[in-house]
Amino acid sequence: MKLLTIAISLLCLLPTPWGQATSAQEAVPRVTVSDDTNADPTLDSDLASDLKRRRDALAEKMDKCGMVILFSAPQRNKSGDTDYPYRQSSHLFYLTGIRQADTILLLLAHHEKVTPAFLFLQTVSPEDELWYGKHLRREEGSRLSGIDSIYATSEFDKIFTQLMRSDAGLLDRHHLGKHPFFAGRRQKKTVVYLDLQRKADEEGDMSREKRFAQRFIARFPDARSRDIGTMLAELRLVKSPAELARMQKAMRITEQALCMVADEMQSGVYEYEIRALIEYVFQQHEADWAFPAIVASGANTTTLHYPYGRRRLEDGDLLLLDIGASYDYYAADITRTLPVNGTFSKEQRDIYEIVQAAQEAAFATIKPGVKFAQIHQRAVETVSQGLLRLGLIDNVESGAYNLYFMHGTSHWLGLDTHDVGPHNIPLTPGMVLTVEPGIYVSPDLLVRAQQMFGDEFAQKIAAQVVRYQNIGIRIEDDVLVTQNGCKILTSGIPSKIEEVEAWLQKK
Ligand SMILES: [Mn+2]
Repeated sequence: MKLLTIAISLLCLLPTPWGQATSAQEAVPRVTVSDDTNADPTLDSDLASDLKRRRDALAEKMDKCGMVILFSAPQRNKSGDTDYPYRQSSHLFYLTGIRQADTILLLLAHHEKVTPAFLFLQTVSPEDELWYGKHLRREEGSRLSGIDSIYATSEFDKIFTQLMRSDAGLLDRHHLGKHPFFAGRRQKKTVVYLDLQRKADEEGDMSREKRFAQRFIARFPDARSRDIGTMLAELRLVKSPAELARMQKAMRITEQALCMVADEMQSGVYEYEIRALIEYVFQQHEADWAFPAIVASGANTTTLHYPYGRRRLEDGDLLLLDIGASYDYYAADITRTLPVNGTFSKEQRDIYEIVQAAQEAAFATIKPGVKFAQIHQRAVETVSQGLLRLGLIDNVESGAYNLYFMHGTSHWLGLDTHDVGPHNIPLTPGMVLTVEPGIYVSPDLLVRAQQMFGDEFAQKIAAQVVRYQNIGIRIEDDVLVTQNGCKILTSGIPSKIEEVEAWLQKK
């Protein structure tokens, strides 16, 4: 309770890491975005024009005899009659801007400057609206998505069947008579694109897309199904200005949460109290969390995805915070590892310097044309040399660095925290990725060292491993690829040792 009171008073005057106090309103740049509820959602015109451009881009790439069908994410049950808050599937949101459950998008290939699109929306009875609030009307769905042909979700099977049977009435109504899809029907060349990469809701189950594919192929054996996930993922890689504005707002909110933690962090505070502060700042700015916050202290810092924690912070601890707000569906992802008492110990400093140097080396590699593997390679080289210097490995060739740094350096960032898209493609301006090297001297490190590299190696490093044991450090920033290099989007929070200590000691 004490923490919350302090939190509220602090929010009126949040200190920024560079010293001067700024009001919360100023610190978070204003971006006007739509309301995230069902009640009369409105959409920025910038995002609306993005939607049409995205559908056109997808419809240009697909087979002329193809049809895309995207289903919304299911409503997920938490327990009993309580569901989790609804989150639209990122692919469907990317193409329609619709946040509502029970939505379907059907697209045909781009033809004569038009991408024929059908949007199916849930219809709700007045009684249901009394309980669950307003749902989108046809006109609202049309205005939000920029799609003119709106139907009820219950009509989807009928419309799909009419399209597959080249129903003359429907083709006339939508001026589709000359569309190549229907010539393709006659030539038995029809392809139905589905997000076949979507995970099933339960293990062993089939996704809705796979079940749908089985059903329609039984009815229309001359048609084939094909995955659209990869094509969509590639489109999502390069961010538009409207997307970047949302991501940057999510980053500013995440930075504010880190500022709040820096102010409240002291021995005696529990990990869950720190998490509560983070979520408070997120929600205070109308944001959600993009992923459950990782708040890890002491030895917990060596667990990469440390779950909900209830350890009490102690003097001399490190606190690893891997957190990200999601603003209007767009994610941020930042990690800082901070000394609870404001000063790094000699051992913490030794490890921190290596991780920081690895991050710098990775930043210096990033420019158009480079691939993830090259960025990671530079980080690994720097980490390996550092570990060798500290006697934590005995040579840089063996791959023993992997005992300490066992994850990748980068992932894509966007609508999803681990955003979709292949990792083996050259960087292009407009892509956003994370850079997050780490070193973790976990309690079981010597056991793993012995299993993987033998007794002699384990004995050689034992004394140094004990010295650095339970130190886990990761530094993560979000980076935009530019024409000549990259721009670090999350440099608002200090990450260099001297700056971190100066920041923490000022509080
Ligand atoms: Mn990350």
